[in-house]
Amino acid sequence: MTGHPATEVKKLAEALNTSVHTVVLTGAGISAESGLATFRDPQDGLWAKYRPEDLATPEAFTRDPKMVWQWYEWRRAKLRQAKPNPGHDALTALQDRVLAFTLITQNVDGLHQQAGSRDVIEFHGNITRTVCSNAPCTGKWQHGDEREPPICPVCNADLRPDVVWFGEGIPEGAMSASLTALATCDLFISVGTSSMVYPAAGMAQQVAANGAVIAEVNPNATPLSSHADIVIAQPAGKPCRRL
Ligand code: BV8
Repeated sequence: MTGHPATEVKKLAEALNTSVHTVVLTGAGISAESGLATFRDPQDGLWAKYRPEDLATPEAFTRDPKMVWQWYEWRRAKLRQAKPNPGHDALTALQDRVLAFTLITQNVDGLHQQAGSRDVIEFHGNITRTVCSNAPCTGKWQHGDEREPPICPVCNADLRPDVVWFGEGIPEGAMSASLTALATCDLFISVGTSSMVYPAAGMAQQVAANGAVIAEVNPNATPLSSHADIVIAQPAGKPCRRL
């Protein structure tokens, strides 16, 4: 049974006061109040008939690189209209108020960094960065190359967004930094994620096994909700500001 949001926020504030190492995992929900559709919200316009899960895959890119590239261009255009919201700002403020703080995000929008959060772990990459699809190649997008997708100036392969597609491994640096943080985490706060995508969704049970307090901020129930010690069933902006 979830308590009244005000009671749950108070419980989380107390947990923050005694936490030695707080780890926050965010998902698309924290950017919802910046006007960005979440990953599983129905898409609009040209892309309404597509499911993101079907487009964010290496198979889709191999099958139709131009279409997948245009989907990311459409998302980047939406992102250019968005700015951090009070939820992002609150996590930036929190970073300097707890003894040790690690922010892991599944989001690819870079809004946490825009809000001033430092050392953000981008678990699924960043949509504003473009890399060569031939992984070790370091070719970059050349200004004026308007082909879709652009061609790598070093090896002529297609360039692609620097994000983790379904079936792809988490970037080594992000994975090792996350595991290091989770090893000493005593308070884990999941904000704005449906807790459905692994391995990110496995973090909470990993730290709960070490006795960490688990909190969730999400207006909707998720597979994590019944395992959380604190559940704030509200959109992130308001409780994060109060925290
Ligand atoms: C891997 C980047 C192996 C791309 C993304 C069966 C069982 C278990 C696992 C699997 C399985 N079959 C396949 C898998 C593995 C798969 C997976 O977990 N699939 C799921 C769907 C079952 N995982 C993978 O493939 C991962 N890789 O396993 O690789 C491997 C290992 C080694 C070597 C090689 C291979 C890779 C997963 C990463 C995929 N990439 N994004 C892009 O963005 O284009 S994931 C995608 O979903 C999003 O980017 C996001 O990162 C992630 C989670 O979504 P959410 O952020 O939670 O967003 P969502 O819309 O779902 O939910 C929003 C929530 O916000 C909602 O709950 C809503 O209530 C809430 N909300 C709304 N408004 C607000 C709010 N909350 C607060 N405030 C508000 N205002």
